[in-house]
Amino acid sequence: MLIRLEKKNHTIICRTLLLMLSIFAVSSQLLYAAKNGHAHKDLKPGFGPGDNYAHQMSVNLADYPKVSDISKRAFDLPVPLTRHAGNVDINLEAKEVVSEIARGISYHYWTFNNTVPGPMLRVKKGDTVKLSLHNAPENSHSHSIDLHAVTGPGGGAGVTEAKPGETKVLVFKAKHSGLYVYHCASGNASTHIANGMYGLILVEPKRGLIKVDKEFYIMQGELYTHGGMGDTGFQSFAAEKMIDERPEYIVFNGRTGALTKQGALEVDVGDKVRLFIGNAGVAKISSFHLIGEIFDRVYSEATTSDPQSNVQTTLVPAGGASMIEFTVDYPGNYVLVDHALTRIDRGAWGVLKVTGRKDKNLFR
Ligand SMILES: [Cu+2]
Repeated sequence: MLIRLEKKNHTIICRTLLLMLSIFAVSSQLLYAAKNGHAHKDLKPGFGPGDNYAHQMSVNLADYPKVSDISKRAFDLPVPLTRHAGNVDINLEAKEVVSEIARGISYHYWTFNNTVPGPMLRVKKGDTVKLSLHNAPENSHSHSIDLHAVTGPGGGAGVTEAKPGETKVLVFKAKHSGLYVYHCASGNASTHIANGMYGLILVEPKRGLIKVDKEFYIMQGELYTHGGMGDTGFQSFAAEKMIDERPEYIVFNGRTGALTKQGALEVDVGDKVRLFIGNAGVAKISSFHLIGEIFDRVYSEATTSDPQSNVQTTLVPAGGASMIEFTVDYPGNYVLVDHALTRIDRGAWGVLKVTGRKDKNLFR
């Protein structure tokens, strides 16, 4: 009798424990969902494009500006600074827009200032930077900015966390020279980065950088779409693919083909060229390579001292950058790639167009 009772009690205790555990598991999930908002909803199987997306995100896509070309031009960047350190004001706007990954494939991009990447920022070592981040009132989410050039909590993310319609101000001292990634860090940060909220900030050393003839601004990024590569129509963000690190598109400057045709990098034979290369990730490391060219100097991981010479391919980590310098010697079209070459099919390529005289001693 006693044994049977103990057994019964044991069973009851076990069942109670199991029940408590399942309640805990469910409440943890709910807590996660409450904290992360849409990210949890995105993970639901069957989350699809079009109206369903708008429904899930509680947004009306018609409310968002249409941007005809999301890509930041590689030649659209500030000129070298000739001034001493001082006070600098920077204004950025978090803007959610609708634009195209490729012709006929539209996407709800989240941006800084309507382009991907956002504007390249250029300051001097020792500058005191006052950065105002305005979150456009029609946006669906809070946004913020974490600049890797900042020394301080969250790189500024907490201070700048702004709800739609708010403006937040971060003041920081640019203490270390280098080329740094900035990105939105509002939860879920990887979602905000994958949707396009990233860019580069250069903190020039006091003496400046070596003088060159042309500078370009390039950032690799990934797009996780619900449909497969090449599927047309509106493509919603696919959280499950991001978690599995399976981007459908890997691109330079926001979309496929951004650095080709009118977006190509144009230089003349004899030009000294500098590339500011960043990688937003969120998952892949870039093996940056320019087919048919050797990099004279690579400032690995974008330090501003001790460059390496004669480099063929340079690694650009997710959330990192590299500075590359070379002189072009021979005319023609040179293709820049992530040398994990299957990514070319996903969009990771662009063109450096060189014009000028042919040197038969160099190449024929
Ligand atoms: Cu954001």
